[in-house]
Amino acid sequence: MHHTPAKPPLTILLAAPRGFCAGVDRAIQIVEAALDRFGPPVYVRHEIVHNRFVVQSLEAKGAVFVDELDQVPDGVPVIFSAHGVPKSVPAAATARGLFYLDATCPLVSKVHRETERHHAEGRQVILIGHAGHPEVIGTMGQLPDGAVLLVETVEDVARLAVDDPANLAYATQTTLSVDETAGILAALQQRFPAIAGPRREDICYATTNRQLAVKAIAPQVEALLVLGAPNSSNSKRLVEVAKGAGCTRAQLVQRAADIDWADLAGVARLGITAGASAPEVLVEEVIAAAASRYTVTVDEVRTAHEDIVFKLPPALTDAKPTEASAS
Ligand code: 0K2
Ligand code: SF4
Repeated sequence: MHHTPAKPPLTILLAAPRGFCAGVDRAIQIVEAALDRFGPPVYVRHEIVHNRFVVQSLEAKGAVFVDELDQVPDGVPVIFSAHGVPKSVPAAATARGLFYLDATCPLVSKVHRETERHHAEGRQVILIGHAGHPEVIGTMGQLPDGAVLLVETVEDVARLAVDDPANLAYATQTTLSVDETAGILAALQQRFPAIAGPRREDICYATTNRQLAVKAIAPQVEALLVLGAPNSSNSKRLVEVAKGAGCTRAQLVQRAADIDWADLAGVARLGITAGASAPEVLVEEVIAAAASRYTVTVDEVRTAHEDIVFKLPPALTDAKPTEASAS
C-alpha cells in the first residue's frame, strides 16, 4: 500500500488591506473602457501600473505599451499611466493633435496641483522621493526644469542649497515608507522651521494602510512574501517595512513560480501581502502552490477597511453618440 506522506502544516497570515488600490483600479478601467469605446489599438505611455501581469492582460485585449509619446502613431488614443506625467507630455500630445486620456491617480494629481500652487505663491518646492521614478519625474515636471529640489535621504537634507529658507514648501511621492519619510521630514522641518506643506506628507491612504497591515503580521511570521514587481515603489516599501517590523526573511516575488520552497523549509508561519499594483489572482496562485506542499490554514489579518473609489474621466462615461442621435 502506498501512503502519501502527510503534508506538514503551514499557517498563512494574509495582510489586509493588500493589492489593488483605487488609483490602480481606475487606471486599469480607463484602459479597458478606452478599448471598449474606441476599439484597439489603444496606446499606453509607460506600464499603466507596475505589474507585468496587468500589462500582459491588457495587451491581450489590444493595448500597446510604449515608453515615450513619440512611439505613438498619429490618430490613435493614448493613455498616460497612473504614476503621472510631466506637463510636457500632454503638451506634446496636444501639439500633435493626439486624443489622450490621463490615468494619473487623483491623489498624484493633487500633489501636482499643490506643487504648482506653492511655486505660484513664490515658494521653492522640495520633493521627497526617489530619483528616476516616473511619479517623481511627473511631479518635478509640473514646474520648469530645476525648480523642484529632490531629497531622497536625511543626509540629502543637510546638503540642500535653497534660495530662501523663509520661502519653502515640501511635497512627497505617494508610495514612500511612512516611517522613513517621517525622519526625512523631521530633518527638513528642523533645518527650515518655516517650510510649508501638507499636514503630514503626501503618502496615500493605500500605501499607509498596506504598510500598517504588513507591520501587524511581520512580527508573527518567520518569512513573508510581498507580491509585486521590482519596479513597484510601494511594493518594495512593503518588504522594507516587514524587515523593519521584525521579519528579516521578507522578499518580493512576482508570482508563485518565483518562490524557492526549499528556502522556506521549516517555516510554520508565512506572511503574504501584495503591492497596490499586484492582482489578487497572484496571491491566490501562491496560496494554491503552498497548499500543494503543506496543509494550509489561512488567517486574514485586517487592520483597515477601504471603500474609496475614483470616477472615470468624463470622456469614458459620457453617453456614446449613437447612429440615431448623430443623424
Ligand atoms: O508604487 P509605484 O509608484 O512604483 O507604482 P505601482 O506599483 O504601479 O503602484 C500603483 C501606482 C502608484 C501611483 O501612485
Ligand atoms: Fe493612487 Fe495611492 Fe494607488 Fe498610487 S498607490 S495609485 S497614489 S491610491
